[in-house]
Amino acid sequence: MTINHSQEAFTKAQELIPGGVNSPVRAFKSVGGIPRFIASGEGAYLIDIDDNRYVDYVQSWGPLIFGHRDESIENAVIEAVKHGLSFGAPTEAESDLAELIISIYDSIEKIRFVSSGTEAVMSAIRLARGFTLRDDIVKFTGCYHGHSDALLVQAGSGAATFGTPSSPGVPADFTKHTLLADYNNIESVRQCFVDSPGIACVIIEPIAGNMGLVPADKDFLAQLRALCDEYGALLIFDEVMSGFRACLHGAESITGTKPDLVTLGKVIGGGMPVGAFGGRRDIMAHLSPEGGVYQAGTLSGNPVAMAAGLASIRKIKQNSRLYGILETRAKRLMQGFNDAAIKHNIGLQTDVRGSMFGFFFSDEPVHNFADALKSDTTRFARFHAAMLDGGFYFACSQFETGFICTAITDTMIEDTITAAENIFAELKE
Ligand code: KE4
Repeated sequence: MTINHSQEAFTKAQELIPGGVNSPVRAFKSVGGIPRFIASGEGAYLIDIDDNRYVDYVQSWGPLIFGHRDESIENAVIEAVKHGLSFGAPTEAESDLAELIISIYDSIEKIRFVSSGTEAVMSAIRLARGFTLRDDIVKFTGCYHGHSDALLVQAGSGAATFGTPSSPGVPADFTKHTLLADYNNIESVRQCFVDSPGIACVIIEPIAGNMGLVPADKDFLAQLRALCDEYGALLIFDEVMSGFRACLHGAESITGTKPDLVTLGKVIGGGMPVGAFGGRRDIMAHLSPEGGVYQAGTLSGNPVAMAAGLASIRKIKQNSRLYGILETRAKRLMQGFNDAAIKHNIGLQTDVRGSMFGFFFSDEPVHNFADALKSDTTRFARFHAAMLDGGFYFACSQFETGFICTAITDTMIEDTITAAENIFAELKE
């Protein structure tokens, strides 16, 4: 496989854009090698600027559940563009997508659209603070909720629950109200409520995808809900990634725990920039201009993006067998990886939730970020590079999640398994 044009493009990009990319994970830093510069997408495939084709298991980090250039989404965007790109004024498309999502998510009674998942989470947290009149929030180590200051935190020293900044440029003052708990560990959350004078909300990825795929235990979520109720804190499900990827009606429908607010993104934009946050009507009533909690955005509810999101979600809602089909393929892929790992004595942990799949090069099950960090990231990097050379495009980090889209066929799954087994044979050295 030749990648000369990507190499040249990457060299040029690094002169113009920090790291040559507009989002850090795309630089392949954790796996090594040259990021492929993409010319186009077609169904299940990415085609790079050296005309190499890859079966795409990233799908723009989740949005493209129908693959690249889905005809109905493309036609909806083209039709919307003919009426104008943006108005900065309300359109019926925003109400249509709002009505559609509200009809699907039991916990969402009202919703506000923004342009990214980061914006959705940042706004939901401000709303929770404004509603409860409390300042402190709880997040979980290993969960990622976008790059707003208060959420770029790492575990403090020792047993301290209060976080410290995980990025230069974030003042300690901006994270002093953020407490950290351990995923799937209810005692660590209880400790946060003991340590804090008042917690506004607990935010969690109920199906975590940013430490690799690590779903929260059902019982843990139920205990989390009870703890939030006991202390009067709001529970926020960050489903920017898992929303419309794990199932139709949200994590609440498969875990039995109902959040007060939900954040969404990715699939609800069909590949265009859309984020959203929504939930209980009494909470959303505090949002400007109805209430005092300010939040705004020039391109929020952009009509072209709404058209893409409407086409995507309508197509999902019309296809009742969608998640069953995608989950069957995801399970077949992970079963193939497991079989190959056993054959070649490679430690591998896998999991699936709907169209989401994850695998860790580890001998131990993964229930939280500390477990995930035990993975063999060197082995992952070798696997990633070899699969890429074989024409299979996986997430360029051990701590990400893979996705199945409708354009990925059973034959592509079998070809992927065959390629993986050949690579596992080499990995065991
Ligand atoms: P964006 O601001 O990137 O649209 O969304 C932030 C976000 C919020 N919440 C969850 C659960 C998320 O997964 C994300 C973004 N996900 C990453 C992939 N792990 C986006 C890829 C990237 O950062 O380039």
